[in-house]
Amino acid sequence: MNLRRIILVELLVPLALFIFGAYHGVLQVMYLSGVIRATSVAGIDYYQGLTAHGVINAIVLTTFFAVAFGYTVVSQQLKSQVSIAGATLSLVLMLSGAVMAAAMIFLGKASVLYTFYPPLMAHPLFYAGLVLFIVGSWVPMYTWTPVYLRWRKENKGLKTPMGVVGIFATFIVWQMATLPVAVEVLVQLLPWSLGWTAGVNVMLSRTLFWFFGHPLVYFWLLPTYVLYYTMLPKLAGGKLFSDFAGRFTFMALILLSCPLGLHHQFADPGISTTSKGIQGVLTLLVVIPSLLTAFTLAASLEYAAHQRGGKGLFGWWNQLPYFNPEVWLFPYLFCGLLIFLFGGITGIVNASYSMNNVVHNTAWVPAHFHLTVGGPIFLGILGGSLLMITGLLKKPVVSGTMAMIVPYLWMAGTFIFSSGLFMGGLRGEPRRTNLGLTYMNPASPSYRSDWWVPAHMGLVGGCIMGLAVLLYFIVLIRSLAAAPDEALAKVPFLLPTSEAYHDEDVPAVRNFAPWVAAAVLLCIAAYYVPIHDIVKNGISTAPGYRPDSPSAVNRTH
Ligand code: HAS
Repeated sequence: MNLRRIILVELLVPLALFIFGAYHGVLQVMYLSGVIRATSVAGIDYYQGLTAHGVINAIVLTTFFAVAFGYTVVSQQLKSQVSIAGATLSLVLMLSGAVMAAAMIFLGKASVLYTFYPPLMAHPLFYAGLVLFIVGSWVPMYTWTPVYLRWRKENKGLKTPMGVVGIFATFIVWQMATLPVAVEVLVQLLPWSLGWTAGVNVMLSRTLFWFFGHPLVYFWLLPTYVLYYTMLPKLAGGKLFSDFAGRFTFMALILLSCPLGLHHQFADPGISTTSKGIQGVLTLLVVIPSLLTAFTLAASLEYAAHQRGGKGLFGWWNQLPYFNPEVWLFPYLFCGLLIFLFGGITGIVNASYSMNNVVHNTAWVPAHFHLTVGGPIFLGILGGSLLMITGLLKKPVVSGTMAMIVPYLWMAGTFIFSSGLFMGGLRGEPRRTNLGLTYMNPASPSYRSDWWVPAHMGLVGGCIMGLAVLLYFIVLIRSLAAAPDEALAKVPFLLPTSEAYHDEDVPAVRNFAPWVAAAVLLCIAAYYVPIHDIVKNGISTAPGYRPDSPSAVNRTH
């Protein structure tokens, strides 16, 4: 296989799986609004479908995209061959892992949600699949590193291309994040699910999971930031306002992504309030690179609009290519930014220790994350995948207009969906609950009429999001079926790359090493005490459970 084929498989296979992920998104809003009042549909039960929705959309699709995009950026921007053996090994491991985990979910043996918290227990093959998938995703960075070092030797004095900085930042964060989850899976969950240990320390497991789970969200975000910093200004018709801002953002996210997972555990026992407070402050610090990104991209868009003839303080807004089918990728990135404004603000609410008590484990939380991972990241993946698939196959995008409508429709759906969930969350509507059986069923004594409007806003928004996905697949399938374009076939496929307006050269953001070293030290400082406390307190271990039974699992699978 050549690299082009490997990248195509890495983009197309998860998109095919995503059809089920999206279908179960629509089913979710039906369960939540009481349109479905059952425990299962078509043989797939609520928690099984929710697990597939989370694992496929948030782990499989995002990670494959990061790897495929990483290969494209590194090989194009460093103008070098990458190791095909390494790329093939990574693909085989990731595919086998994804197939194993998906098979266990579809067989109903891994309804543990994407967070796979114990005491919910999955089949050992689910955990083994996760291990293969993660190990496969480690391989690319180690095959890119010699290529990068060679490039630096041959191009002394030149700045590393911005896209390459962003991709390395992505995979450095991934490497740091996945070590604690590897310990969780290999030392705790896999032996426990094999019946080799009687129970699992749930608090340790949750802490190791969130040590991974929060940097995971920045691992999702970083490739999208690469799209924003390297492509958006060019698509808008301008330049990146500040080269330094992009490089600083990537380095700051290496430093700050990992040591703050405890903000997902503000309500957990066994961890001191001091540790939670420290990580709460670090969470507010990690907002800074995103605020810097907001100002830099807004300035870049304003500059582009002025280049296109925009005038005055507000008049320039009209000049951006919002509805130009030729630049169909622009709205994928622009709508993502608009959505992220609200995802970011609600993240700051979550991070505030006291306000978190009001929203934790309510529908507010999925509302927040559909405005982050379900907003900028998802639209970046859809747009970026369409760009790379058609570019590598030398096919035209059929049709640019329909492709352009998708992000607007998705944004409208996401805003309606999330507003409903925010509203419901503030009224106490729980997350991860099949509301149709009780709270949204007028025949039930638990019926909550005050959740009707929010839950139905979720339904309307979710169906619009489903429609956007349908349109996207129509564009993708029609483009795949189209004949290759002769003009495209004559030129190599290259990602659009923006120039910098202010091309500052700041030595502090030229080298990864000090940022990685500082990040490792900060992680040790932030996690030593909470992990020490959890282990020292000797919390008793728990047997395994399934979501449909109050009895412990018999571990003979
Ligand atoms: Fe979060 C829970 C805090 C960002 C994802 N988050 C979650 C969960 C997920 C998730 C999946 O502190 C649920 C996990 C679970 O299943 O339990 N989050 C934050 C904070 C940020 C944040 C402070 N989250 C993200 C991102 C995610 C993501 C990014 C995915 C990729 N989150 C939390 C907390 C919880 C949480 C608590 C736990 C809640 C609980 O109790 O369970 C920040 O990083 C956000 C910073 C972002 C900004 C926005 C910048 C805006 C930009 C757009 C600019 C627009 C422009 C357009 C330029 C400050 C960049 C202008 C247009 C012109 C024309 C000018």
